[in-house]
Amino acid sequence: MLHKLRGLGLIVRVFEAGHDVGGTWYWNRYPGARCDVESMEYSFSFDEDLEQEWSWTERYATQPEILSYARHVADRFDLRRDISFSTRVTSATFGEANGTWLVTTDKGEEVRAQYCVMATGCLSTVNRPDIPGLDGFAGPVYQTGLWPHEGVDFTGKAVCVIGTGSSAIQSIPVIARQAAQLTVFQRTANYVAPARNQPMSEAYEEHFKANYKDLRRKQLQGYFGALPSGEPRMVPSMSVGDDEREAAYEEGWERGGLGLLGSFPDLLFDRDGNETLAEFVRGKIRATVKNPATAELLCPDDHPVGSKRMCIDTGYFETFNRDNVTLVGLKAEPIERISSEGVVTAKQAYPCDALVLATGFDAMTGTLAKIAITGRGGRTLKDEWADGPVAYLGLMVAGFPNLFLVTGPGSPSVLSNMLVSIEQHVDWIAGCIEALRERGAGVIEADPAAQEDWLEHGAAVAAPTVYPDGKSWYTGANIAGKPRTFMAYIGGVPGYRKICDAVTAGDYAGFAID
Ligand code: N01
Repeated sequence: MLHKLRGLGLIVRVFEAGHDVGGTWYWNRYPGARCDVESMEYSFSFDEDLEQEWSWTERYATQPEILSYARHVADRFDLRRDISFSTRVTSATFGEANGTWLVTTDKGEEVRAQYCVMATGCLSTVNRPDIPGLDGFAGPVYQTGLWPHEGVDFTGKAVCVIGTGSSAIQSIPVIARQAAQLTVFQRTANYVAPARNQPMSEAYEEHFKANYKDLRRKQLQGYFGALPSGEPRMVPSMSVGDDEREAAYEEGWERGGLGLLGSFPDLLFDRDGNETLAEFVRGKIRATVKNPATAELLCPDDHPVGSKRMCIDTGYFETFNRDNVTLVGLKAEPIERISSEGVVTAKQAYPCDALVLATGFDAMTGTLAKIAITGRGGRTLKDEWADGPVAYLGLMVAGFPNLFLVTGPGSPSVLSNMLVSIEQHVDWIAGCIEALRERGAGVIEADPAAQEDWLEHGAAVAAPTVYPDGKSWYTGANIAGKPRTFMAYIGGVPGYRKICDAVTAGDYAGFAID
């Protein structure tokens, strides 16, 4: 965004809470952290030289490698000189008299700007669980999303991990290899497919670099903004025989990655079809985990595949065959409190030296809620979103002129390859600002009726899918008191882009420009 807006000749200031660039990949330094979108596809497309000069070393990049990439991009485009690091924005207030935003920071700075872009991330405010006694634990408490920069050595330690989402599923196998004893507290079992990570092959990288343009175009045609893995079968899952269906899942399992969910086009719609994939994954868990009771506990049975974010792993289920690892099912024995010595459930105490909270995020809205954002008539964004977030195209909110959201609620965001969605929003916002300047307009604002229509459309698209069935951060269900709405746009990357392009071509239909 900074690079693009500079290119338009604007004066730009960026405020960043971290000490460096990287966002997600700056904060999430837990052991085993890596992206589950393939590295060649999880990269910027806006500069051909950048595409050609950077080399990824593995199929799925590690957190340190992605952070190096972010630093490289910052240096290459000389971004740092306009970024104030270690600075949190505390408020942003729209001045109706002059049509500008007044932004204040925790460093006491006040900045006035015509446009304000909230590039605050979808998963950037951690969820610290409200468990009695947590603050009284005698040992260190680590949160996966706020991991210490110097790393943590668990050698010889007894460690308790609370949570079994993506962050836990990546970190548990690594912690288990180091710790003396690891106890995992699982509330909801998850569907997990193998990552099948591997070193980047020279031939694959060369093929990609020689064909970037074409491959990027194909990425944009994919529902998730990623290339299809294998040959998708374009028939409904229940229209084929059991053997053919099983063979399709087996192929997806062998290829590895999130593509398993795309084995048939209707797995996110047809609950019977979805259940066949669920049973396939359960079969894999039972075949991997030696202790039958532990295997059953690890088998998800209360939500369809994909309704909570599917995870990919490297040796997660195998970890439960280790002698130093214990799984505790919280449905049978809920956590009652944390004592100074460890975790206490309804059945027993689990003493430990260190506690790891892999308990996720206040997703999509949590970070914006922490900033006092005030629009027209003194209305705050927090109040506007009290019953759930509303935003036209996930880009702008009625009553908040010239305030743009990058991957905001109501856009594909977390249901897509984030880099693809971020770039699309950045391009759209830059194009919009350019158009405003060309016509000498002062403000652009979402029309409340268009915003309402978009909200209704989003809900209508989500309704027939399995997504709303899971108690997930997608719906706000992981945060007590948070309104339940499905916060991302399910229409897919290609459909959403088409709509945004049509809005632009229709002279910013659904927006008022003054
Ligand atoms: O968080 P989560 P995450 N007591 O919310 C449990 C992306 N990501 O950080 O399911 C006990 O998924 C909670 O239980 P339940 C990705 O989009 C990507 O792992 O609510 N348990 C759950 O098991 C992902 O989806 C990558 O019943 C409690 C866990 O904590 C998103 O970030 C890697 C609890 C939280 O799981 C978030 O993932 C990592 C409590 N009080 C993350 N509170 C890659 O690209 C919560 N839990 C690879």
